[in-house]
Amino acid sequence: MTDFASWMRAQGARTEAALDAALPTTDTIPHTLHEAMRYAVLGGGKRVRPLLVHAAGEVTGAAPEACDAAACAVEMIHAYSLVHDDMPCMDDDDLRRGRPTVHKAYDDATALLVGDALQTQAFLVLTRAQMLGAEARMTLVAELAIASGSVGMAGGQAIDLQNVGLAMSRDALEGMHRMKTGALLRASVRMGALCGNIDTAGLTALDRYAAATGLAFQVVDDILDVTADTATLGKTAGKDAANDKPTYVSLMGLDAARELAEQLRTTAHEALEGFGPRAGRLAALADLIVLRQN
Ligand code: GRG
Repeated sequence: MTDFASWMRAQGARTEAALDAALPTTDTIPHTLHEAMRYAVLGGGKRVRPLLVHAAGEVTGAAPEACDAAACAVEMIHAYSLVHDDMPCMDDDDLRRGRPTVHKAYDDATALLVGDALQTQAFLVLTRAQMLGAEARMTLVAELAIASGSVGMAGGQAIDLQNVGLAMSRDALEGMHRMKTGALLRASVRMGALCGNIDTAGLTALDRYAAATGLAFQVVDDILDVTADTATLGKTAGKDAANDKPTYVSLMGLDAARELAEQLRTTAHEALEGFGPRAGRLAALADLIVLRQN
């Protein structure tokens, strides 16, 4: 088995190529919309969700080729959510992935349409996943729709916007994050696993891993917003406090938030115990998510 760093590089290159191929070219009319879609998706990012898809696929014996469509689809949904989240009607941010946000590089209307079109493109990619049978494609479409819609990411964003400036209980904060960021990270794991063969008990164990890792991702995001600088993050640091947003750091303090992230990492590792070495990449990704600096 190749070491984790080499695997990350290879999967990263694989995902870039697959995304490039899955997006309309800039020659396609309307040129500016397609250029902006490519700007939003191909402009960097850690590609955590595609990595989770491929790592979960390794657990269930799915070939990387079988996971490409799911990897592209989750990243397109993620990119759309960032484009819309950065708009003036939401978080109103100028910087993303170290570059001007889409509405700054283009305009608000283009940013809105970029998000809309990336969302539909994600589902199109899944319907065309040639390596998978019709039933598997339908399952993936449903997984992604539930995770990104009103009971998942979009619903979590709505709760987030409703709570600006308000105090939230830890349960309420956790519920919001499970929807806003956790649902798509969980879907990445489930969709990767569903590209291969897995039984219900296995999927339940992966769900436990994904729930812990997804929440850890958000706790670390809250920590980095306070501890990292804008250049390292590639997005504006200190936004949560500036926007008066309830976070794990504001709720429990920095040390307790760090401790919580570590506890969640342990829970994620424990959930993988039954899979043996096949789950090595997923375990390493939980480490990466908790120990990351941006
Ligand atoms: C607009 C429907 C809609 C939803 C937006 C996920 C989200 C919901 C908004 C993003 C706001 C945000 C910064 C959330 C914190 C966690 C998060 C998703 C961070 C960005 O994800 P990374 O770190 O980004 O994976 P890269 O750029 O590396 O892909």
